[in-house]
Amino acid sequence: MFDKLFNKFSNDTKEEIKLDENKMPQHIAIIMDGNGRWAQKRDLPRVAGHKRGMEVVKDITKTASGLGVKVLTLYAFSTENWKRPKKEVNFLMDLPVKFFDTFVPELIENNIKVNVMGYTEYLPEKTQKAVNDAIEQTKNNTGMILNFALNYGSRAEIITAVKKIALDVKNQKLAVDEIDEDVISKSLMTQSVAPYNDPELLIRTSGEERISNFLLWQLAYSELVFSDKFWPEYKPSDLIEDINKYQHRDRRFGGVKEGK
Ligand code: V07
Repeated sequence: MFDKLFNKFSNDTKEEIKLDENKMPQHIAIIMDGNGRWAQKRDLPRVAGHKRGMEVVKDITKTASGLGVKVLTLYAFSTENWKRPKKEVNFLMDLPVKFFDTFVPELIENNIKVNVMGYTEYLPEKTQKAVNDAIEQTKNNTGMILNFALNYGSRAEIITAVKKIALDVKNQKLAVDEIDEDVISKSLMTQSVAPYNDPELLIRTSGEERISNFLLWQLAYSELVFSDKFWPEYKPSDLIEDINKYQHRDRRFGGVKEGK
């Protein structure tokens, strides 16, 4: 199964990478950076990069699903992205519509379920409708969860969680002493992909080495892999390469390995 999959995508690799099936990250998160720069380098408008980036989302989604990943979280639009030119924001708000018009049948074929986390109530009506339709049409799928972070920001997420916990204390549903990692984890937006709340692997494309307000709590012990590729040129073989890097990291969670 793995070999077949690999061969399917290996036409763009130089050397063959063997992934360890027993060390697959169950939850991968990706910051899909470099769309605008990819386009500008080619004298194209920035939105051409976003459009191409959406096609890459489709490819990488199918690859991750084929590899047995349980949750793929993609940072599509941050709470800061509203500062971009109005034309660009409008174009971005149309992408979920275009995405679902062309991709829902393939999501169903591949048993992939769509989830969205973020402050979606502030998105244009048509965007909300596209998102809700896709969630509805894939709700019975039992395979990988394709989790879009849309109008998401991690500090905002933490503020919302703190307010909710404070209210529970005020209403005597929760004692202050009961507040622990589990209570906080369950109050964050990633509770919608439980039990895979925390990604084991974060990938950021385009050479930037920052977290940029993405999953601040959830990334506490994640492996971070930074790829120099711009998102529109990110290939299934790049994902395999980055998972391979993850598989060669020594994960200790603050402890040490026994016998060392
Ligand atoms: C967006 C394409 C990928 C590169 C990064 C920015 C541009 C897919 C979606 C999407 C989001 C929610 C959803 C279905 C599809 C998307 C935005 C931007 C705002 F339910 N790609 N993509 N949304 N880009």
